[in-house]
Amino acid sequence: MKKKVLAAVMAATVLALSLTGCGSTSSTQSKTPGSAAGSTAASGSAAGSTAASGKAEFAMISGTTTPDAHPYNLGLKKMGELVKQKTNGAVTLDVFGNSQLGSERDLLEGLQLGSVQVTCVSTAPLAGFTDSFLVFDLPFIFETTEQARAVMDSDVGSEILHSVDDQGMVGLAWFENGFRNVTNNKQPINTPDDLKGMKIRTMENQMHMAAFQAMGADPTPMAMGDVFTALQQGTIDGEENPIPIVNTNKFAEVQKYISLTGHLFSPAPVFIAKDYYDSMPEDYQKAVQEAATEAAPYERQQIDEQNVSGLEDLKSDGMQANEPEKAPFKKATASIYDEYVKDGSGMVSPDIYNKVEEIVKAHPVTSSSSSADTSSAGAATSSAK
Ligand code: EAX
Repeated sequence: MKKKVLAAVMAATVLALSLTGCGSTSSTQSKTPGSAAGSTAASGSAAGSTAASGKAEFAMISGTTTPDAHPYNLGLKKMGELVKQKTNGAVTLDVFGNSQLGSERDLLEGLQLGSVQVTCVSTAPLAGFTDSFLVFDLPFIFETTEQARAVMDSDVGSEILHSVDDQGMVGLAWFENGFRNVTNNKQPINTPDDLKGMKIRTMENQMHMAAFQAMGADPTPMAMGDVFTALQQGTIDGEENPIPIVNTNKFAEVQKYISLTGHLFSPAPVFIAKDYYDSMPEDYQKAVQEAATEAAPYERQQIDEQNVSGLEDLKSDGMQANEPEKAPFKKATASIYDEYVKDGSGMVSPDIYNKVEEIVKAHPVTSSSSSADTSSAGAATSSAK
């Protein structure tokens, strides 16, 4: 079904592209990748409004792997409202969640192929495209959301976000997914030992797999759209994700334990396809950029709120939550730093790593930053105790 939608979108795009190939290249002409794909995809269920797409000069579609209620989609919807306002309806953005347009890898490739105009993804699957985001795949690099946000909003954060132009993607803003936690069906995870032999789904990222291996688990990479069924059928014992993902995907129906390990923090870049963006007049480009920038704090606020309310929901849906000491997990995964922070392909650039560490050190964990930090894994448990 998902594959069919994607195939239809791509077929429409190819057709539209071949038609414009013989037509004019006027900049006022509706950009066919967006409008063609938009009208095809509009038969699916968009989380955003499709009302203006018919008239829009640039009717963009965005895809994510998350349920409609997840902050990615709420943030993209907000971005769509803002860009529509700023351009009097000339630029619109429809939002297709739930992996309707494919996995995160499909969506990134979709930007390159022109079948999707906008996406918001975790940084982990970008490992297949560039090394610049790998610093975020180091376990326990951040202890607080404040540190992670300081890095995303810094010069090095912006350098990373804008490092994929040559891959056909323009970074617009840093949304976020948040601190990741382990869920499973066997037992609460209090120490790395408790993960021994457990089949844990990870994202398709070598460093994440290496970290879970180092903790004794059996990491199983898989696209997000397949996880619920795999948990339900018991082909995996668990998975790891931020609370808002676990809750909006209703994993409580198929998982008994959530352990607030906070082992990784997932930032979530918003990208627009470069060819498409380049084809827009400058004032529309500016409106798109501003809309994304303005939607980011809103998206992050949704993450903060859902980190707290989501845990309450999971518990009332029968999940058991615990918050383990982080030190043994840090120790178990320390080897990842030795293995991956070095020059070379597939490695974390020492230069980027040092810049990130400097920012982290400038934002030390204080009693107020940890207790007031409503979006860190830690605060989410303490508020739920
Ligand atoms: O980016 O695949 C994942 O586990 C991600 O956290 C999710 O798709 C959102």
